[in-house]
Amino acid sequence: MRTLAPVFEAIERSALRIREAITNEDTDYAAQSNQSGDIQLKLDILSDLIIAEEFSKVPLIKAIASEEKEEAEELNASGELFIAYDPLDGSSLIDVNLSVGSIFGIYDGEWSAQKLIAAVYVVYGPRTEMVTAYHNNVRHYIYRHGRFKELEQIRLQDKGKLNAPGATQQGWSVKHKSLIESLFSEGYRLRYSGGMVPDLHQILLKGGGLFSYPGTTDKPGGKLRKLFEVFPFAFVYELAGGIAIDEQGTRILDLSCNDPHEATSCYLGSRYEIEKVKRDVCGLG
Ligand code: AFP
Repeated sequence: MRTLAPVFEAIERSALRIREAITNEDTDYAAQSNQSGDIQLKLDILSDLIIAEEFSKVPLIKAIASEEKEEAEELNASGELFIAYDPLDGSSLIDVNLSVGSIFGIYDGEWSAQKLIAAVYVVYGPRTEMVTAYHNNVRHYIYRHGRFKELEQIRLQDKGKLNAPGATQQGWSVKHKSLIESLFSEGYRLRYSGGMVPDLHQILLKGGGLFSYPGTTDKPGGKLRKLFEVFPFAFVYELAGGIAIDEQGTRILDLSCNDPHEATSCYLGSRYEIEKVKRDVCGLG
């Protein structure tokens, strides 16, 4: 029976090295951009190197694909796992001391949502926390006294209280704007930092709600990348009892992915909120 323990251990080692870098390294921009056109921080590049180095020690890993690199890279010809990751998501928030994260999708043999077998994310905030979704469990860890200590399992309620609406409102569709305003009129609280990892983590830990990043007038296909960001979080949310769809109402994990850097609109949340998205935005049911 194959175990992913060596992969999770490599992620833990990476997390501690990245946490150190966030604390001690400067937040200057490098003189380059990534495939998605984001100007890279030196920390983006350093975090990417750290993860690639730690993954290169795991024979089970055949290939890796990073949001910070144009192409996937083969590590071990005899490996089985394909790991896609965003090494330092939300890095532009570091210079204002807000929480950021690393996101990992662990795919079995090919870059496809249907082959996703595990997802992991790390939150670098007041505390360093890790969440793993694997074998029908969403496990939550906190780094304390030199180790990642397991806390309670994470479970979404059917209805929450938090609303995390992404993207520039000026670019929202009329239907999306109406949905967001309707949730606020029901008493939902605005919880949006601009960091996907802490924003989605907060909804998971606070029982539920809705995270949305729709297609907009300037980015009709959405901003968040399927392979590195949306597929892994959709996997976590579904395992925690939630739902993840795009603005057509298609299940995120049923989507195809033709290019490693392809983006999608996305709605991730509790059942009540997603059913509301399906009615108000997708025109379903
Ligand atoms: P950066 O990595 O450029 O900071 O972008 C973070 C992010 O990719 C994701 O973490 C957020 O959910 C999203 O962008 C925020 O985008 P908006 O600022 O357009 O809402």
